[in-house]
Amino acid sequence: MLKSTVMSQPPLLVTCGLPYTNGPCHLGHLRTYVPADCYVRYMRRTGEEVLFISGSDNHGTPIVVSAEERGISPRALSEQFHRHFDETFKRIGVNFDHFGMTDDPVNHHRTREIMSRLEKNGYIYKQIVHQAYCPKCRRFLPDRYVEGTCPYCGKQARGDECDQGCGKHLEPGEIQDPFCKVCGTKAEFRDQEHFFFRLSAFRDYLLPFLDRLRGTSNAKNYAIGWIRDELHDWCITRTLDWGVKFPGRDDLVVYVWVDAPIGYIAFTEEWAADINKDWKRFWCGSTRVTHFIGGDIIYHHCIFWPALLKGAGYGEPHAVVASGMVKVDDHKFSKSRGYVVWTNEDYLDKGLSPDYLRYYLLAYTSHTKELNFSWKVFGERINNEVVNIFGNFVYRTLFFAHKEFGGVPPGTTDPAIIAEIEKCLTGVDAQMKEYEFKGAVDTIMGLAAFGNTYIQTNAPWKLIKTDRDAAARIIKNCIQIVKALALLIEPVIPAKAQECWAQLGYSDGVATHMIDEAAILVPERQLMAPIPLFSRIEENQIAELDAVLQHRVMEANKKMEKVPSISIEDFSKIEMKTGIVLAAEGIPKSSKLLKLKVDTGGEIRQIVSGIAQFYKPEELVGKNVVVLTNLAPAKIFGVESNGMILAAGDTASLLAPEKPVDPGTKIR
Ligand code: B3M
Ligand code: ZN
Repeated sequence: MLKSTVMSQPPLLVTCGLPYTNGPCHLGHLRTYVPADCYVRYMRRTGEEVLFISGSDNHGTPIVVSAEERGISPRALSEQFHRHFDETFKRIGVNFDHFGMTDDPVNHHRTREIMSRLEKNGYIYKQIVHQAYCPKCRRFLPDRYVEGTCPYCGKQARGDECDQGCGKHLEPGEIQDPFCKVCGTKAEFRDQEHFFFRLSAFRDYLLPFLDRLRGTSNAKNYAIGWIRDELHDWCITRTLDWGVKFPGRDDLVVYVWVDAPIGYIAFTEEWAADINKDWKRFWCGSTRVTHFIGGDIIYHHCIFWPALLKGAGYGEPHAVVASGMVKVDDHKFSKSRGYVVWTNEDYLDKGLSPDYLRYYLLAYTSHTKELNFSWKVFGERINNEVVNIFGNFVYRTLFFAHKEFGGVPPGTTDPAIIAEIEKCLTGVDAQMKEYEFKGAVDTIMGLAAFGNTYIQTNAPWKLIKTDRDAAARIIKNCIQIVKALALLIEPVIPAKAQECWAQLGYSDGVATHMIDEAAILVPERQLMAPIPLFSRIEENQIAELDAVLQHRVMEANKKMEKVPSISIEDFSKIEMKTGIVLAAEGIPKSSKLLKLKVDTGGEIRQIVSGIAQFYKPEELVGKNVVVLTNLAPAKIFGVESNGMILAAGDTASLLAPEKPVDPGTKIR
């Protein structure tokens, strides 16, 4: 019955936002990919045809900047991180059918094809923009090559995004007081011809589209709000070598946010070409494309991208599923501040089960809500839920069955137990299809908790002493629940579900079975003695994991306190000379200041110095000192001061030349 309703629909295509290839995989990424993978696994096991596609996002200025910093090509950098993401996703059990690269030829081709169609359909026009230009580096400064002030909120911003303030997308030329990110030079604005996408023409399409759009309500609601506000055309070309060349223009590439989502199509094509299938089924006409994305790129996926597809004559997205923010220890996720959890280094490489992190990410909170990661809560949730409830029930059941009956006893399952399982299946199904992954996991855990209560109250270990058949019936029911749990939990913790399945005596893959087989009887058979599926995460292990995080935050703090480095040219602006103190006296009403007369070679300067607490005037006379001589003159306590005496630390220990030199000798 399930299958026939499914057959009439177009196939489901699920995509995940493409990670940029300029840094490693972290918890923020996983918050999108793990739920997407869970959803795909689940939908497949209801009989749906599902294609699961993602890839790496190789273009854009941040990647050019990172590659330059490392002295390698953007392509080499991209390949390196592409491999990293591909491997990491496999390690965590996120299994894409294809994981492509936006810089590969198919995407270049598809992007140009779509650009040409948009041009033909009248959605692209030329316009002169005032682009930031660095006179020193002699290049235009697209996006993150330039920083300055946000024209909307006045905060420091990047060229294409007000990342510290209001979060608005900035068009080229909008940023104020721009300076070059590479060399710090004040940028100029120069006129340059660019291409624009007529996004504003899609308002009448987008409003009803958003009404139809499925997915999470955050995506839809934000997008509707933004469209009501206003819809700007987008400049879709950049002066950069790295990227997809705009058709007919060798000097321009398309903006990364054009070719990145087009990657979803290109990767589908690559997948299809490998196995001789038709990619158009997924993208043209009536389609069911579901995008899993981070909550920060809703605008791109709910407004810009559907308009692009529509303008070029492709089918429209079916659903956008946007994940909530990730915090670490109650702090905004931040690599530079150390509030980050790296998937490999901090987690998988420590030998922790990928399934524990999957469970935590799915069960912590609703998909659209904020996830506040901490190792302590991670440990608690795994121990209290996965180990104590799920693992415990499975182990007790299989242990007793093996010990008393050598395996699964004969007989059937009680209708009341089947009803409980069916109720769970219905609940999970509704929640999975609403992208309520936490609700679905909670429902599955509810069945495990039910099992625990059932076995506890019926106490087959007591019953068996008086009524062996009754004990067999109880344990048969428990085994049926274990089977249901293994089938249901597979999308959440696939590796552990497989172990559980094998312990039930099945030799095939749990993922090859439909979810609704949960109510089909487990036949009488012999079983091996069970092994506990899970082990507790010990407190000292949590403490060690947490220490890594705390250490990283501390190191980041230290780094932040560091003053920025300066060039030798900057240093050459400073003039320091040796001097000799000729006279010193206190300043009325000041306990801290002294007025000094210092010979700095051919001139005698008056200098006010805050060293009265550490030196008596008389002991200063005749001392050798070092003077900052080109400090702009100032009046301190009404006394003219011409320079600064250098002193070290909290006790103002005066600096002096180690070997005798004449007053006025330059410090170099
Ligand atoms: N590469 C990463 C981000 O902004 C970006 C996603 C592209 S999805 C087409 O989250
Ligand atoms: Zn510059």
